[in-house]
Amino acid sequence: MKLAIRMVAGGLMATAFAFAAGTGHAEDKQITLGFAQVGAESAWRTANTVSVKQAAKDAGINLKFSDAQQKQENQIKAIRSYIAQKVDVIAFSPVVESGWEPVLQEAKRAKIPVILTDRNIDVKDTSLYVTMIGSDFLEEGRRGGKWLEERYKNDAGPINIVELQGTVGSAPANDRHAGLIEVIKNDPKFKIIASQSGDFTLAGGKQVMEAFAKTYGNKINVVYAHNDDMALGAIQAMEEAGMKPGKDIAVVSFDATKGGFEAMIAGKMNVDVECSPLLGPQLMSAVKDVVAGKELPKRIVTTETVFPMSVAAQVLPTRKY
Ligand code: GZL
Repeated sequence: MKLAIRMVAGGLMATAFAFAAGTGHAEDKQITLGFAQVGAESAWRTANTVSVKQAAKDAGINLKFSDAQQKQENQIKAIRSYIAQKVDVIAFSPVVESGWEPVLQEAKRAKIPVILTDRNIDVKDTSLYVTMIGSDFLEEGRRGGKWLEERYKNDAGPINIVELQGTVGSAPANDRHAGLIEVIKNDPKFKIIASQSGDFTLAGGKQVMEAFAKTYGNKINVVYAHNDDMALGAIQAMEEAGMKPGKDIAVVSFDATKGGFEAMIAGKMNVDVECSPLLGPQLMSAVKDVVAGKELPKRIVTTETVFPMSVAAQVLPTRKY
């Protein structure tokens, strides 16, 4: 009998210490994370999902996962269901920047911490989320613009750019555009003659580029695509229109996926600005820190680089997505 009492007392003590840490989560209880993913629109997204699922397994975290098919209402529904299930932490990649306050206030009232990954949100009250883990899309856009500046430094112009934008209202689309403008706005030889969303998909990129090729033909000097999937679709459209992507028309893209490297090796894409989807490990470490009651920086930026066509063949074997 005495042993049983001691064991119960020991257990209570351990729980008490855990609660003392202010996390309300007993140290030995498995953490449950609810993750609301954007969708499966691109190779980048697929790699991101693989990274999150594998990292949860490696971390011993119980993962509840949902795919919103790129619809905000589906992400909001998923977050509400995680609140109802009383998960320990909620994480998501916001498909667009606005419209999140109501559901995040519900999570706050339920005392469930929220972590943003990949894309940011535009909210006044930043206490609605603990931290945002992901790329600096504005810097990515600047990198694309700087590559164009260097490529055309001895060219008087005009340099006509057609832009394939990502999902309307999404942080990567807004900022990859804004970063480009920051760089080229003071150089009048660069002109964005057309800009339209291909929604980050291959089919969308192809469809938009078919229309641009018909309207502008050989007036186009540059295709600036917000991700590899749209760039690959645009390359197909250009070739079907008898154009030579990577030669007559420079192709600037983002993500640095395997498909992008293969296009650069084939001489059809000129530069790929890296945007890493491998956020799973950082996310799981942040989840554990939040549950343990540790302080986290409001912003955790992933380190990235730029891959010009000239290095693609030697770098591809080292790539993980
Ligand atoms: C960027 C990510 C974007 C990728 C696209 O972090 O949100 O969404 O650039 C993906 O490939 O669809």
